[in-house]
Amino acid sequence: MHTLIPAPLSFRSESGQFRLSAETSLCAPDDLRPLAERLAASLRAAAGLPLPLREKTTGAICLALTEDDSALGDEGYRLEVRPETVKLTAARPAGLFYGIQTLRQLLPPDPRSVPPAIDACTLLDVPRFPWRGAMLDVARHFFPVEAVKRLIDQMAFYKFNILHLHLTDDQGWRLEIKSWPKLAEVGGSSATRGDPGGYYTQEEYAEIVRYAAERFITIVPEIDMPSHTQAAIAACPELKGISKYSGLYTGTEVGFCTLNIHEEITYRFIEDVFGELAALTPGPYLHIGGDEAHSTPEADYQNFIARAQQIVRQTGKQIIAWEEAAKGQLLPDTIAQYWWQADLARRAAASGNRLIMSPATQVYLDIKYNASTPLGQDWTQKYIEVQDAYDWDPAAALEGVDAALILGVEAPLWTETIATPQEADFMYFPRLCAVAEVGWTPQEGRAWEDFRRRLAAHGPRLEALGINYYRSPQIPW
Ligand code: TNX
Repeated sequence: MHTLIPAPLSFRSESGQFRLSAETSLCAPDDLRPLAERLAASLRAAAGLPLPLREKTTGAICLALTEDDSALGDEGYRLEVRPETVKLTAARPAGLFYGIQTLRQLLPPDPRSVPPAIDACTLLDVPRFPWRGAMLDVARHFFPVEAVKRLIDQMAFYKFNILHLHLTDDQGWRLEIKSWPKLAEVGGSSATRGDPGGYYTQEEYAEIVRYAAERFITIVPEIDMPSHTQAAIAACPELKGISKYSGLYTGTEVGFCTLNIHEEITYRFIEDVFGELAALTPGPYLHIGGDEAHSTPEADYQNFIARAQQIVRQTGKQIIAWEEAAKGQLLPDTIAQYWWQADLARRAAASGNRLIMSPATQVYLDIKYNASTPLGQDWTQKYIEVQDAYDWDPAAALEGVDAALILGVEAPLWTETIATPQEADFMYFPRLCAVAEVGWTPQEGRAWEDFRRRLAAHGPRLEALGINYYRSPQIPW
């Protein structure tokens, strides 16, 4: 029985083992060289062996792209582990990348303690959903580039393909905008509890995007509007934003401020900010927020969302917004992100808009595991143990919504109470492993009892990756 997470679409044990040694090589056609080099590097680290890239095919792990295997889609792969060779094939590079993650998980957690070997097997593996995401709120607390890269590595190991960065909020503005320099200089200086602020220069943001892309992860940047904008309002008084507070904000209330819907400068601001953001972001999506606009009158909110979509759509990117945006008219290709108000998410679906599923009762990873979790929040009035994050179906969670509109799943980590990568680890893991399987594995291929067993086997892997995970009593570690 394998211990892969996420569980593959299909897996068959075969007889024998492929033993790795100092003689084992990797083989790949020339046109795959740069990718093969990177995959080789991650396998070398996992196997503790030199694994040189060579032409020969026996005693080797061979990578190949095939043109005529339509079952594989953009992200699927086939893996055949036999005593003499390992064959990994995919239709697209992303599939090879995921196959390599599987190989890493088939190797022992610490290859230095045993001669590394992989039990022979045959896999066909294709993800259920195209959207397998995590979100990090870098606005309530700032996380430097190195911390984001570390999260990207953790996500890649579990076959995630989307990292949504919540870049702005009341407590901080985290991206340099050259046409509005005070946003980052002033708005970036604060954080929740008066903790240190910070922001990404455009070069640093581009570096995150590049690092993620090498791991087949798309960065989805969010600039939250019209509320959650205190940092911008405080940094740029010319915006004439409306707020209960003046100056930078370090508390944790929500919905107390709004951009000024009736000032033209607001729309120049949006054009400038999203223009620069689009130019920095090769991925197809920009997130405009839209949540908890409690200080924006309803009619104003609807007008704002309509106009903001028009402006952002000009960049050529596809728009994502939290479910509240469905109070107004969504553009046909706007994607709604469901988190709390099912009626609004249903409204979006009823008008044919696609949905990302982030139900706060299942995958808000800032919610406590139980009453004694030292970090996190409990406003949902329901704790989220590992089983809660695992035992649900994104396609069935909103009754009456056509499953074809469900793009996939995304697990947010809001960081009002979370300030360091170690604290983030503790809230993400092991629940992020559960979310990985919710997003990748077909519903009929998932079962909690089997997942518990496999997750227990990941304890040493999480430790080897230096992840500070929660030792849930639900898991037989
Ligand atoms: C709700 S989710 C929020 C965030 C908070 C989070 C805390 C959403 C779109 N808004 O502003 O950080 O709850 O759990």
